[in-house]
Amino acid sequence: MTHRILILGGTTEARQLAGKLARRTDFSVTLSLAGRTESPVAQGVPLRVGGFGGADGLAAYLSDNRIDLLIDATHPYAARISANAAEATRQSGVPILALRRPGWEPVAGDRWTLVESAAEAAKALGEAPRRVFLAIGRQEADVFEAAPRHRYLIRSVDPVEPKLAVPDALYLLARGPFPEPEERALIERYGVDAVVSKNSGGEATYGKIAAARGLGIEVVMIRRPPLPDVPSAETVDQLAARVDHLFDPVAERGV
Ligand code: 3Y8
Ligand code: NAP
Repeated sequence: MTHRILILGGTTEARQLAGKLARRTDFSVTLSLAGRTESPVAQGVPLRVGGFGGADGLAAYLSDNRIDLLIDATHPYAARISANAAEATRQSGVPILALRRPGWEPVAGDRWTLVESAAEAAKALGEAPRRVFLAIGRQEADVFEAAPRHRYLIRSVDPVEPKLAVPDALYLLARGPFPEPEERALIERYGVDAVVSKNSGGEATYGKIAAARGLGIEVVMIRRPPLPDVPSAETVDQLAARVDHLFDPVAERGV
């Protein structure tokens, strides 16, 4: 009996989970990306790229492709797709499991300013000109045009087009993970005095947070959006165990 699993991905953990589940010969795993980046890294399992056309489109995909389990392993800030996944599985009756990466918690030495949105982050930078490292990607960078007094270092996977209408911005193209030593060198080289970040959780981009702490500089941290309440696990291993339990309840009892 083959179990057909669709993983909504776009994160480190989604790729790791896909690789882990694909090892079971009775699982047929497909990973889904939105198609946000020009050339995504290889995901190691069959890939489908592009939107589904809202929750209804996703529900139809689940039925048409006889999906037995939907796993939402998207990024904590990908709130729309997570809402669609919860709605589509409610509509279609297909089981859902979500991988919910815990957020980072501030530790001694962290200088975090918590804000609700990128727009609020722009305000939180204050009146005095700053040297700001924008590490929130391309989709929301333009809200910082409201604060043209600062000097920006903007990192994204693909180029920010059009460029920001601010007098002083430097663009960096890079795809994580980003280790702490390189993040510290980058922050020092550009004399950064404020980092704007999402609370992504996980290891891949914590380097900039630890580097900022080490250098005693401020982090303007954008709070996570609310996500739907569906069955979830915090790590790849825990989620994989729940998948096994779902399909092999007998094996679970070790009989
Ligand atoms: C298209 C797939 C893997 C996945 C790697 C993770 C780690 C590196 C950290 C910084 C922060 C940021 C951004 C980031 C991280 C991982 C992970 C993660 C942050 C790729 C990828 C896709 C995307 C989409 C992209 C967004 C952007 C966000 C850059 C691939 C590389 C800033 C989020 O239109 C756009 O340019 C959209 C870009 C959504 C946020 C934004 O709003 O701009 N991720 N990132 C996925 C798809 O098409 O479905 O290209 O290979 C995946 C990864 N990005 O396999 O190891 O697991 O989180 N991605 C944030 O956290 O702030 C970088 O620079 O410090
Ligand atoms: P989003 O705002 O939650 O979703 C917007 C729309 O994009 C969705 O309604 C859906 O289109 C499509 N979509 C999103 N993720 C998809 C997926 N995995 N497979 C198929 N369609 C998808 O999403 P986002 O924040 O732009 O993130 C897009 C992708 O980048 C996700 O895979 C996410 O995991 C990854 N990512 C995002 C961030 C971030 O900071 N947001 C960081 C790292 C990685 P339809 O409505 O047409 O179905």
